Amino acid sequence: MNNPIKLNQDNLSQLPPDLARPTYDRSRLTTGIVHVGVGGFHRAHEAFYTDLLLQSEDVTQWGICGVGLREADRRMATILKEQDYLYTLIVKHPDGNVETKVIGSIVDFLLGCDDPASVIDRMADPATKIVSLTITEGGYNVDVETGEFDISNPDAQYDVENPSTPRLVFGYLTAALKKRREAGLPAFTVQSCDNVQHNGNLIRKMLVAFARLQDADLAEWIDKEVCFPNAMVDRIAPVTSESDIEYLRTEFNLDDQWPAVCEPFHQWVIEDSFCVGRPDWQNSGAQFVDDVKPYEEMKLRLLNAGHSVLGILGSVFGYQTIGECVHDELFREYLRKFFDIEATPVLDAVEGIDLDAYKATLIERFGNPSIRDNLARICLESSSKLPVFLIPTLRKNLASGGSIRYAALVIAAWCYYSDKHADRHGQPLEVADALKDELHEAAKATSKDRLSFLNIKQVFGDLASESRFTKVYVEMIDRVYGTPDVREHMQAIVHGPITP
Ligand code: CS2
Repeated sequence: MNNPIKLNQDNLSQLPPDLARPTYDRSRLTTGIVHVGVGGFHRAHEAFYTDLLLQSEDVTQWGICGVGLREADRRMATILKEQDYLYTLIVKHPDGNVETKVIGSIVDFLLGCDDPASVIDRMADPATKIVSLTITEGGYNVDVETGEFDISNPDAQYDVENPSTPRLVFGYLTAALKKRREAGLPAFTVQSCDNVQHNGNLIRKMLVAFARLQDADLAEWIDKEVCFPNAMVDRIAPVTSESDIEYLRTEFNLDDQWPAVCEPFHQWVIEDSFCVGRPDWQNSGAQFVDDVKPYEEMKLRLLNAGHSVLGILGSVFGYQTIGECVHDELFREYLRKFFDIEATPVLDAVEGIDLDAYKATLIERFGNPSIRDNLARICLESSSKLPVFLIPTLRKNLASGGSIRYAALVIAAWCYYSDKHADRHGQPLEVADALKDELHEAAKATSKDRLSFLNIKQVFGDLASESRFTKVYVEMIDRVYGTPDVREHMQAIVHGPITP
């Protein structure tokens, strides 16, 4: 085989004709969007929608400048720079069909931990109209017990004292907004693209709380001037694997060091609140609505919660991927019943959406045989996911007298997982979680106190004092520690004898 063609701007014209690529003039793009957190999801979602727009309309002001804040982002920074910020999006259809497109909407990348001033300056630049974020559920720095900004976080404390060399996104945004205000520039829009409910309201609350610790007057200006649209984002983007890189090599003779991978489905529902303009993303398929609440709740409590249900139970059982789980009839039934019996009854109706069809589609999407969505990705940072995805449903059912056993088994299995760091066969399970040690300690103490795992207040709040829950939970703990073959307990929940 010929030497593979390295992906970069100069080589675009040499790519095989069946590989789609940007045909717009990237050199004319200015960066109207600064995006913090460039991983697989951003590259399969916002950057994809923006690329579609740049491809179809003559606009030049909406190029994206990617930003990584941490050392862990260095590899992405290096690879994107070497590739002139180009990457291939590999879209895998359930029938085995694969669509590939080189995406050109990212045109720059800055690494905050190397040069914080460059990031602050870029955000403060008059060309920047939107700072968008995928900082993960944990990145919002919420104290789950109080719902307020968690000032006990040492990085947050550092940022309050060191405004020019921040570590967290709040420090960056505050420093950049301060510069804009001093320069008499309008504020930019802060657009969250994370899986949290009312993600715009939440980032507003956390950012204003942080800014207040530095400068109360500035905090007030931010609260008044910055727009924080809420949005629901959706596209399953599994971790890129070596075989995806290899696929591009064999299929297109292309050397792309970090393609992004995703399913064909994509959805973006956004509240139309932008202080200094926005791209016409509706022309590339996004929906602008007045109130995003029903959409986000539906997605978080069904799709994301469904992922966590399968992720945790499947990991302990010894499965590797979401696909493997939904191809097991009992897992699929458990998931569908969790959706129907626990999640749906406490969801608000979504106008124009048929929830039954939505749930059926989710199961189909999860079962896409071309997507290897590893349970390790799903279980990553569970301590910030479950309080958003699963625990709200559990709480609502506690309040309404609804069923709680499907969720209770998941939490008991998560305790086992956190305790043993192994599946039912003793095979090690990786734990990547900011609370890894706390989870491990609390779970280990289960042998002495069966409720000990629930003592992690940042995750469970006061669930340990809900007697209806603890009764079911203890039963699940006894079962899972009796035998970690969770399938047996799932069977008992779905087909009896465990009721209600
Ligand atoms: C997943 C999400 O992180 C998770 O646990 O549920 O990444 C999910 O794949 C996306 O939200 C899909 O839109």
